[in-house]
Amino acid sequence: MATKPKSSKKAPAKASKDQILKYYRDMLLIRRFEEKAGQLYGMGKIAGFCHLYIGQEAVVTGVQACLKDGDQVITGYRDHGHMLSCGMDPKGVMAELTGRSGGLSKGKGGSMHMFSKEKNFFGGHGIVGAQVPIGTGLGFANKYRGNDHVSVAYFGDGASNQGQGYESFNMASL
Ligand SMILES: Cc1ncc(C[n+]2csc(CCOP(=O)(O)OP(=O)(O)O)c2C)c(N)n1
Repeated sequence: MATKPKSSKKAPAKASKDQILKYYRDMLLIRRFEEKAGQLYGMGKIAGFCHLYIGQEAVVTGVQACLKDGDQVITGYRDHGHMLSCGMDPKGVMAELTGRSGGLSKGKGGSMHMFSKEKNFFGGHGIVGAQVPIGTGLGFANKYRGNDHVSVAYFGDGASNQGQGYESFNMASL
């Protein structure tokens, strides 16, 4: 007689009230920041591209909550929310969007090109899918160094047919 499968129901994740409030504030910061960026873009104060992260706040906040100091993050061009979530200075991000020398890339990178060595944020990439092999390289560096860090590479469904993504998955599985 077949044995009854064990329940796959997992215990609910535990988070304190303070942690949950922090996640809410983190999400709200992204939402309000992006609303303002969208407004400034409409007013012609932001040059070039400006891809907003509105509606995806919970994705980055939830993943970030699982990371530890020293883990790396990399994403595509829809990156403002990721930078805020990594703890990069919102004023530095906004200054970059508006092309100021006080911006995180001295006003020369714009919306899609900001990085932070300190926060282990590796960009900010305008080429769809390009972040996947770089993220794989970051993961390989962790393995090579024997640390227990993880590298998180975000990509959208539009990037999922890029050959370099499949090359990366192959190499990672090897
Ligand atoms: C290699 C490459 N091809 C095409 C483009 C033009 N392009 C910019 S955004 C985009 C759609 C990407 O969709 P997805 O990865 O799902 O991200 P989303 O905008 O939905 O967050 C494309 C094709 C590009 N930037 N890079």
